[in-house]
Amino acid sequence: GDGDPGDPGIALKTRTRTAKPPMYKVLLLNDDYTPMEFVVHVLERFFGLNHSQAFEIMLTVHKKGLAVVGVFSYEIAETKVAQVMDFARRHQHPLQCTLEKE
Ligand code: TYC
Repeated sequence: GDGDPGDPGIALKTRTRTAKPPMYKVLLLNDDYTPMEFVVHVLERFFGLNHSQAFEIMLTVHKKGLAVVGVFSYEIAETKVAQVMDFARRHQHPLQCTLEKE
């Protein structure tokens, strides 16, 4: 600044942060009827996971009741949920997928 004898004389400014967009977790829910292989296929197809990653997440959902499949912007998360729900419905499986603000 200017005038204060203790002032180092360098203009310092704290960063004014641009708001970071909220992120959304996509959750997959367990049920008693959807085949395990179908869930693995969904995870590979819509979330770009390899077979072993997909199998691991499927087993977590099966054992714990739900798992986070990924974290995305609202638009991407909403699209993933819609794709999974539509694919499950077309195959007549009760698989549920939802999103939750982080
Ligand atoms: N619980 C199902 C079964 O025993 C498998 C399953 C896993 C279903 C994950 C849904 O999100 C799910 N066939």
